[in-house]
Amino acid sequence: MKTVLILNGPNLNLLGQREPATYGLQTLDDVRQLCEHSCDQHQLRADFRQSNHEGVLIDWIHEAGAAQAAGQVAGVILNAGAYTHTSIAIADAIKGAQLRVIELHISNVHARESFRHQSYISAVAAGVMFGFGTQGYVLAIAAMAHLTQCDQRI
Ligand code: CA2
Repeated sequence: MKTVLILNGPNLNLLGQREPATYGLQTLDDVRQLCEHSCDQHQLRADFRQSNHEGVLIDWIHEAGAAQAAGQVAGVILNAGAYTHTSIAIADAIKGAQLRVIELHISNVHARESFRHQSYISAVAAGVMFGFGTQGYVLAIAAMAHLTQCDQRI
């Protein structure tokens, strides 16, 4: 059974505690449970993490790249939070690790401030999911399961 890493960046530990109009009422622990349930349904294992630190996210991306090459990891669902809009280092890590990433945002970033329209991650992502609230994690897991099944048919 392959693992899907679900990586969450800065401030996402505050989910459900503030800004419910933008991010909803579910906590990060609710989202973790949602992802575990969803991965079960696709015969995948969820490894759900959050960090407020760019370097920690980069270390996890490198680790995931090695595990993907070893056939243990299907890919990463990455909500890099505000690092999405600023971090060339995270984009370089994804590219360097040759990692399959689905970029994810809870909110519709294109309906928000213009600085949220820029993503360094989109160019190195297999696909992007945004604007579906926390349900986007479930949709991204289904997309990852689909990509993994396509690999196995080749
Ligand atoms: O919509 C998303 O998922 C974002 O990645 C969330 C980031 C934001 O910087 C991106 O532009 C879009 C912010 C995460 C902060 O999450 C909070 C949740 C509740 C209360 C405060 C912050």
